[in-house]
Amino acid sequence: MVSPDHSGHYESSSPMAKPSLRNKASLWISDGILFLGGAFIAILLIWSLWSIASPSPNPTSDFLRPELKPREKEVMPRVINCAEGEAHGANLRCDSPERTFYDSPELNYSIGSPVMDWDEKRRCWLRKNPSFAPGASERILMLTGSQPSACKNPIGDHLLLRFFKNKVDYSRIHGYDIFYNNALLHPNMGSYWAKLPVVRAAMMAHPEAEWIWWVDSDALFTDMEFKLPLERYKDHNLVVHGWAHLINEQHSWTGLNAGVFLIRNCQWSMDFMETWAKMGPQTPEYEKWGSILRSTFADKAFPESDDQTGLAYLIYKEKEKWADRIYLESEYYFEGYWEEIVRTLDNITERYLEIEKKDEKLRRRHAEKVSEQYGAFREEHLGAAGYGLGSWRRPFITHFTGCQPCSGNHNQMYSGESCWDGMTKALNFADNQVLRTYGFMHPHLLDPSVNAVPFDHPA
Ligand SMILES: [Mn+2]
Repeated sequence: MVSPDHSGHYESSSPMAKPSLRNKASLWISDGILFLGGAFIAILLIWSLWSIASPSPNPTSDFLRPELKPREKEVMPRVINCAEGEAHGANLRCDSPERTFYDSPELNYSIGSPVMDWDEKRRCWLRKNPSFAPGASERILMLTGSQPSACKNPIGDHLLLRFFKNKVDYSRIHGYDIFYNNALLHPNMGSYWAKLPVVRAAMMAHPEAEWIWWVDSDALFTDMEFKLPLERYKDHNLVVHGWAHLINEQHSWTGLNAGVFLIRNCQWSMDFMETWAKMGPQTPEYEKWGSILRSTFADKAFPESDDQTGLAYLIYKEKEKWADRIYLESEYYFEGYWEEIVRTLDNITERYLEIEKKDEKLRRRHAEKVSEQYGAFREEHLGAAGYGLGSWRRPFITHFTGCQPCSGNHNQMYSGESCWDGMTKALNFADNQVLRTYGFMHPHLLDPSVNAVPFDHPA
């Protein structure tokens, strides 16, 4: 069922709102919390009045209110008011004592046990945990993972660690939560099917998140500043890198890539995941789906039903049911093919250096926490860079499809060397964007060593 409500918005409700179903104990507890909260606010008030009254109560107060020297003031852009900020008031120590979907005996985190009324259940949870409501309509949880056992490739686990570090870096810079899973959540859904049960479980574990963003273990962020244009996806529930004509007219199984996708945490997605998973190896229909998919997508390389061709099939064959809520993103590298990307990285490095030479505020040293500000500054210079193939913009996500860092197997189209060197290059390219905030950089993209970033005097 395509639900017209994609649960994009949540009404904010007062934490004081009196719920109808409360037992005496919970009433007492929450009233107790209210009393303690009131007492705490009173103490805060007294404390703040006292600190205003005393000229210098402790040596840290000067540290909290630094005086800007004239030169530093010049570098500060005038249009930005840093006093206005996002609210970071999520209360991690409080779960509403009232019943939510978590208290239902029917609660099930597994694929194959459909959830009903998920939009209402999520909305209800947010009403009862209102500290999570601000920002809920844009909140993203990143998911990734790998197999439960050690990698066969001797450098496989090291590569996976670096790919994961890259995702942690990106998530930290943009304030996203991230979950790495390396347990097989459904015993019969292995390899490329394994992510579906993880996404399903994460949707239920994170009712505060509007979007679940799956990023394969062999994909990495090569632009640490670029942010998903969420506004563009406001009427859609699933975003994948793909091209409608390649799926619908050329019937190509590579008309999209299922290694990176953004899925809205809503009932539509619950229903879609159930339908998608019905083509998987845990069903008696698995073989049948293998032959249906192969006869529909003639270029499919292997006989087994796979998640990517399954997704292409649903877009092509069940268009009315699903396609209007699926956004095929092709404007930028939502994920991009590593072979066409890796060779452009040196040129991109040069172009970005030229921009920084021209714009002093891009060279200003800053705290990592405010990195998004510098991404916005840089964007002013990237208008002519373009996106995707042929562009000199940093590619957003580089995907090492066909390389398999963990198993060490790789498509015979490439040599192992080009796979591993390509990964090292892309990982160091990304790492340089992170490390410079810590004062260091890799001078060469194939070399693990680092240099201190030279001190750049403001002009
Ligand atoms: Mn992949």
